[in-house]
Amino acid sequence: MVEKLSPRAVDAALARLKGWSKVRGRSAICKTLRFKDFNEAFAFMSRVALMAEKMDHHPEWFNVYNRVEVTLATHDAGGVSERDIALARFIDRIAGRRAG
Ligand code: HBI
Repeated sequence: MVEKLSPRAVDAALARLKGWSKVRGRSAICKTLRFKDFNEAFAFMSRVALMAEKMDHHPEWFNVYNRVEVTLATHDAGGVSERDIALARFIDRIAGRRAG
């Protein structure tokens, strides 16, 4: 069973990620990414979806045209765990310079 990280551990992890913040009122982290257009946003989502299946760890997200809002939390742990940090790291790595 995966463990929920302490608030301090979440802060420490956030310091090493790019543009992620804590969600107010719950243990979760979020980031908004913007792409050139819908095609790029959806390509990004497809890559994340494949990784999410591989990890058996899935994002909460919302897409409008070129914008993707991603929220990560581990539902089984009731908050942010190392799995969210690992998925966030993957997202930062594949999002490239254009998305921020
Ligand atoms: N995704 N974000 C997230 N959190 C979970 O706890 C989770 C998941 N995907 C699959 C999953 N858990 C499975 O272990 C089952 O609980 C469905």
